[in-house]
Amino acid sequence: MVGKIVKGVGGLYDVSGENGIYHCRARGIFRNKKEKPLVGDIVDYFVTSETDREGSITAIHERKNRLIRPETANVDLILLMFSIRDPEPNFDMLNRYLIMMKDAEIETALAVTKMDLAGGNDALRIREAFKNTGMEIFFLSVKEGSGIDELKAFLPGKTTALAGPSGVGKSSFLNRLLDREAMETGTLSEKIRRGKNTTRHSEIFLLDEKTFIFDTPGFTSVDITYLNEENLQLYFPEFEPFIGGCYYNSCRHVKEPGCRVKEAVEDGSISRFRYESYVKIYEELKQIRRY
Ligand SMILES: Nc1nc2c(ncn2[C@@H]2O[C@H](COP(=O)(O)OP(=O)(O)OP(=O)(O)O)[C@@H](O)[C@H]2O)c(=O)[nH]1
Ligand SMILES: [Mg+2]
Ligand SMILES: [Zn+2]
Repeated sequence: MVGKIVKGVGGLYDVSGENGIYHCRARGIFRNKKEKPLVGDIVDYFVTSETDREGSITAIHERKNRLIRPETANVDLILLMFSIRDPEPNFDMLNRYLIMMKDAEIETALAVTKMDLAGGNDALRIREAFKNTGMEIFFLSVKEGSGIDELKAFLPGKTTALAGPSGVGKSSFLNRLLDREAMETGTLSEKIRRGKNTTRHSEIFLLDEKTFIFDTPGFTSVDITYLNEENLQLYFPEFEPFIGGCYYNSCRHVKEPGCRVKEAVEDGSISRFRYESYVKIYEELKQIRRY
C-alpha cells in the first residue's frame, strides 16, 4: 500500500493511507542503505497487525526535495516564522536560514509573529530590511487574530513547513489554523527551564484535501559552512540585477571599486542590513576555506 508519513518519533512512523493511519517501523534495509524515512515521504508499506494498526515501511518513493532543517521531505513552501519580540529576532540566523533554503531551491515566505507586541514602525522596518528579495512577508498576531486570514489564503494546494526559532509561535499558529490544540505550546521559559511545551518532532496536518502543513521543532543555529564564498552572492536574490555589471568580472562585492552591488546599497535598492550580512558571511566562509 502507498501512504504519506505524517509523523515520525523515535523510529516509529505514522503513515496515512487510504485506510487511515498505521504505526509503522522502517525495515532494516534502510539502515544498511543509510537512508531514513522522513516526515512528508510517500512510502510503500504493508500491514503487520490490523488490530494494533501496525505496519512496516518497505520503500520510499522518489522525493521532490529533502530538508535537513527541519528534517522533512516533499515541501513546497517554507514559512520562516520569527517574532517581532519575545524572543527578539536573530536576523543573522534568519539570513543564514534563507541562504540554506535558496540552496535547497525551496520557496520561502516570511511570517512575522506576535505583532501585538510590535512598536509603531516595526513592520516598515522589516519590509525595508527584506526589500527586493521577492519574498512574501506576512504580519500576524495569533493572540489578536490579526493577519491570519491573509496568510491562510496563501497556503491552499501547497505543502507548507513552519520553520523558525523556538518560541516564536509556530505551534500556536498551527493550532489557530486547525482550531484545536493539535500541538503543545508554551512560553520560552517553560521550554527552557522545564524542557516542556516545546515541539520535538515534525508532524503534518491536513488543512484540506490538497493542503498540508507541517509543524516542526524550533532551531537554535544554522550551519551553512558547506557553501563556497564565491557563490554566496547567488543566494541573495536582490543582488541579481546588479551581478555582472561590476567593473571587475570577478567582483565579490566586498572591497572592489566600481561595484554595482555596493552602488545599489548606497542608492537604497538593496538593504544595507542584508548587504552587511552578506559581507560578514562571505568573510567567514573565506576564512574557513583557508584551512
Ligand atoms: N503575545 C503573543 N504571544 C504569542 C503569540 N503567539 C504565540 N504566543 C506565545 O508564544 C509562546 C510560544 O509559542 P509556541 O507556539 O509554543 O512556539 P513554537 O514556535 O511552536 O516553539 P517550539 O515548538 O519550541 O519551536 C507561547 O507562550 C504562546 O502563547 C502572539 O501572537 N502574541
Ligand atoms: Mg512548537
Ligand atoms: Zn561588485
